[in-house]
Amino acid sequence: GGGMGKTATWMKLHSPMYDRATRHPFILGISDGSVDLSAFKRWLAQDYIFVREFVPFLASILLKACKHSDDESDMEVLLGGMAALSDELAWFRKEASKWDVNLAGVIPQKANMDYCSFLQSLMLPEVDYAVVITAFWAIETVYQESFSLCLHSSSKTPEELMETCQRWGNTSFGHYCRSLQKIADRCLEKAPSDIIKRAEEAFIRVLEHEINFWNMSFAE
Ligand code: HMH
Repeated sequence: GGGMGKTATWMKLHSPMYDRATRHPFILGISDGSVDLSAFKRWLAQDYIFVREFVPFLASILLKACKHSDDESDMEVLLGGMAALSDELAWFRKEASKWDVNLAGVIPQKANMDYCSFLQSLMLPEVDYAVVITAFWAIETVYQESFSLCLHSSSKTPEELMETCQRWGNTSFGHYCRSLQKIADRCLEKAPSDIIKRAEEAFIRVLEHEINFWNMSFAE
């Protein structure tokens, strides 16, 4: 106990990359109102595919929590996340119809397929719980921090994008990310050094994939 957790240390240590993931031009464009709506639609369609892949990913983390976690409250936090995913997928379908985006016809782009392959590699049973919970915390936190920027009083987020920004930028999603961070830090505190190293690498990989994912919104 005491002092800074591993996750906070890594956010500081890798802050240039962390900032590129959480203050991407796509997000800055939403928050200053200059965003191209076709970029938003591209992001929406690709993210639906990604979030669908999130279901088996989170299921694999739940399984590891059952087997390896020494704290029963992990399960509650993760189950809450799983329940939220069902609502989230329904929200994507509703939002897509509002923007005339045909989700059935979406072709996953390379950055998305690469990110989904990375998730699949983390689903393997031999990947440690501490590593996957760190990756999961990072994935959720990048969205929380990015979209909460669009909710600041100084931002000029277009009204029709507010619901999207609230979905990930709201304070209760912020608390959820904090809970995930506490789980990750607790696991990392007692993890051997090779696992800690792998968790840090997973954190960096997540940031790279998130940056590439945002970049997709600008590609034609
Ligand atoms: C690419 N990262 C991406 N999509 C998401 N929906 C989240 C993170 C948060 O769930």
